[in-house]
Amino acid sequence: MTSEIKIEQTKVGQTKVVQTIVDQTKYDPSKHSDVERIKVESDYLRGTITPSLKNPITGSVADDDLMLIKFHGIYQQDDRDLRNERRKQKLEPLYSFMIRARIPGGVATSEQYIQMAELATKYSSGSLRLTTRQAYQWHGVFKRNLKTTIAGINKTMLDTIAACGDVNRNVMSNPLPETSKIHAEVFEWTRKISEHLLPKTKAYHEVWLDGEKVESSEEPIYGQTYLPRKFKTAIAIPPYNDVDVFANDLGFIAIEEDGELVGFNVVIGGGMGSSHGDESTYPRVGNVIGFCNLDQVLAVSENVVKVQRDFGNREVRKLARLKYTIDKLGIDGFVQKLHAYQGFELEPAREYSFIHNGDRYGWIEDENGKWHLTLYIHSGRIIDTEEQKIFSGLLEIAKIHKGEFRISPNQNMIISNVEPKNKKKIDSLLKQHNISIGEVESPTRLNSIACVAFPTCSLAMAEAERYLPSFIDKLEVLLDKYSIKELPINVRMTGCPNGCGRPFLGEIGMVGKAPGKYNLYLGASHTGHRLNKLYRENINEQQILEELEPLLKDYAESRDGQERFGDFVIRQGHIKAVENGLDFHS
Ligand code: SRM
Ligand code: SF4
Repeated sequence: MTSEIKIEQTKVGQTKVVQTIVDQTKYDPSKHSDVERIKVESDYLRGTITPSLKNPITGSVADDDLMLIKFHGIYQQDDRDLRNERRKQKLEPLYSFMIRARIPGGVATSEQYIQMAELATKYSSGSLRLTTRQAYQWHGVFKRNLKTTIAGINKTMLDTIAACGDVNRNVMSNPLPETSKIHAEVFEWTRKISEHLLPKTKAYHEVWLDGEKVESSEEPIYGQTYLPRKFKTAIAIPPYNDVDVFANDLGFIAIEEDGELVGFNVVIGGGMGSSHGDESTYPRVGNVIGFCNLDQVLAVSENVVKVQRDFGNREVRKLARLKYTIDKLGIDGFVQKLHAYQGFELEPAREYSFIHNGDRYGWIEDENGKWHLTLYIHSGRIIDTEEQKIFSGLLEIAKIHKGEFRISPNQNMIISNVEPKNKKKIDSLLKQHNISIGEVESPTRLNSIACVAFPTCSLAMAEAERYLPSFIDKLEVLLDKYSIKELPINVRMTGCPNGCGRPFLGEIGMVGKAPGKYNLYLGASHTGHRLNKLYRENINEQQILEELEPLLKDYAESRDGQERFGDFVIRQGHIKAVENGLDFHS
């Protein structure tokens, strides 16, 4: 694999690759993080996963395998609600596994949905979790059931490889096809990019599907050390930015001319993750660096990955995402390398505009007369409760629905391509199971996201999914008091600053600091192109509501027409605008 590339300007102003120096991706134990060693020693992601699964002494896997199973779409977890009690009883933590299926664009057929739900009933906690990247998760799968569950997922013609790990992950795309032709084409690109960037190792088949052992594997794009860190790709179709394209390492914005998809604007360097108190880490919105036509999409995707592979930081993992590589090289420096790697230059970016980054609820009809229904699913948790039977209801719908189930990038579910004759039946099943299509919730609730956090996430510092509903109840009281309950405000809450609910793109962002305490961020745009900024630190619910009340009152009294809350707090001088990550802490 080549790595350090020197670029010279030719007389005609073109760039040219003139020298190949060292391979920076080669593992160097004196410098590189231990995860690099694990990757190198793993024989292309095999490690000791198979013996780990067979070890009956513990519910866990071996230390190095903890990292490797992520590439296979699996995280080891333990129920944090039970941790102390088990410690007191001198028991090992109650280990179980979260499995994430990689589903490009979040699209599954009814049959696939039924089988996934059956696996949830048999082997996991009896629920499915829709993620902010259009994937399904099963929580609480015990080690003894891992292989059967993964094999079951593969039987549905879906898989879990590269759902996590230092590779390109689930590729997202806008899920709601009002204009079916463009959506269908974009969805095909979602699949092609996902396929193109998939690891080629046979380890997955060997470990989980009892595939034949292959002596060596090759990774033509990634090489033996894969990427320095996770890598995420999304495609947006204007005017909707529901995929939050600017939060991705690599984004594409579909450009349509005269009803035809002609190519994509390319966006690089988005990301949300940061650490409290460490200013070398920051969220960042991606830069639009140009336009590529359809013949160039795969080359652009591959070469952004390759530049990151070769120039990303392999020493300090928290500084290893593409956004830091770009800020280290400078955007122009990065783009120059990209052009040299791919052998062509991008054209200037084309015009586009976004109107919001949320979902559109309820029924819509597409240009072919098919119907699509977006349902509100709180934090993407498909579960039966006393009030709502979402798990059973969706399963019943899947039995009569011949179209697809599409996950929205905001953790909601779209029942897609419904025949007109089935519309009524679906409505009545929803009623029977008390499932909302978003008609009773306030627009702010419908525009809220919370990450998983407690009890399964090992990195959570505060509650998110379990707490958001009661917080929104209280926020709604304030919105009602100032007669602004009908206005949508994006609220994003996470249990820590890793940013899984994209909290730094929330008009109101709450990021967990400690149990019951959050940092409050304000001022992101309603379209997902501007980050928010820290407004108050480490405050509890009462303090948050006290901080928000005067701002909401001011918004009710002084907003300019349809002005959004995020824009308003900036115009009124309540908070400074953050145009990019490097300004986030200033
Ligand atoms: Fe995430 C780690 C859940 C989307 C940034 N994320 C985790 C882990 C696996 C915790 C861990 O490492 O042990 C969480 C598992 C919790 C659980 O019990 O399920 C977790 N992330 C999620 C999901 C399920 C949140 C959700 O409520 O939907 C999302 C799954 C997406 C998927 O299908 O692939 C999820 N995570 C995101 C996003 C949003 C996005 O991609 O649009 C981000 C911010 C964007 C980004 O990557 O910059 C995100 N997750 C992280 C990070 C910080 C990465 C960084 O650059 O620093 C971590 C921690 C890490 O990687 O070390 C993390
Ligand atoms: Fe866990 Fe933090 Fe991600 Fe929430 S943001 S799921 S608490 S890692």
